[in-house]
Amino acid sequence: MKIEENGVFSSHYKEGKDSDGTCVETQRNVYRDTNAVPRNFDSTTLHLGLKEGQIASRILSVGCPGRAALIAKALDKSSPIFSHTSPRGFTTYTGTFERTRVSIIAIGMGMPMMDFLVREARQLVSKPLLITRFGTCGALCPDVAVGSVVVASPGSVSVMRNPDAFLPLPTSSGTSADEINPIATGGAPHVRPPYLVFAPQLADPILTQALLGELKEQLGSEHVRRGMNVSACSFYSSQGRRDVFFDDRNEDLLDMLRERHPSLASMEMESFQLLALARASRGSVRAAAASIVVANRPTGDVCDEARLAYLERTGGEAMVRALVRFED
Ligand code: R1P
Repeated sequence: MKIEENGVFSSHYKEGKDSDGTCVETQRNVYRDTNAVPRNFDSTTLHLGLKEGQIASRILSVGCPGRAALIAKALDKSSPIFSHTSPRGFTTYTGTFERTRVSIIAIGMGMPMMDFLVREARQLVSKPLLITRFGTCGALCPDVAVGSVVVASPGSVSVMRNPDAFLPLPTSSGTSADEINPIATGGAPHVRPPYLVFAPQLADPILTQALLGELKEQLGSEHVRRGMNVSACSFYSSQGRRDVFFDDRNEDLLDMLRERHPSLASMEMESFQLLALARASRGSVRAAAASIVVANRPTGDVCDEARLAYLERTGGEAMVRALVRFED
């Protein structure tokens, strides 16, 4: 087993393997306590790949690494910029903006990735955290223009595919879904909607106001609006996209969501998780979110590349400015 000179394994997956390819010993060390947040041998967290000092208490999260790199160009040139991509695909830039420390982190896609970010950041920073998200989204009503930005005010609901609804209905003789999973179905097979909608998680109202102010200042108030967001558990079925290869039962999904939440403006995949974790953080995380509208689902309009790049750069800088100027 390869050990670096200072006794630290350079990588728990690759160099940490024995000649026969096993990594039993390294895994045992990473998971010293299987019920806690795991750390690598160099004290970095298992997924973000960061240790204390490499991440700021003010964090802007985005989806793709290209957006993070574009926004990171706005960081002060006079201070060092730390950058790192973890083996799990989290890309971090930590530097200063207007002389205040800030991190811009690309997390990839979906709610579990947001969970990794918030929980590992919380482990690494002793101060209260401010975390915002600047993503892309689809608009759910015709009057939300592509190339505009929706700030998730008041917050976000969530829609999740319900796998139990796709199990066979109970029969008088055969195995039923309720026999398989009586807790999940609550013993009521007829009440198994294919999609579950979760109640709104509210954004921090003051941080949200700060985002609105900076985005309107930089982009023009006619290009920035408020609206309820919905985070879906997938890009396809739970966002109402049709796919002949799968039984999805989602033909009425977007209409159902709009009926339940008439102020719904945007649909993406991460904001709900951020807001829900902030709410669960016992006051130690404040969060808010905004998204660039890249497509309008009812009209079929799509944002052009140049406008998207402009919004990522200029809107992203406005998001960073709101973070560093925020007085917590
Ligand atoms: C889907 O294409 C991805 O784009 C949106 C969705 O939330 C999902 O992550 O956001 P990002 O552009 O920030 O990744």
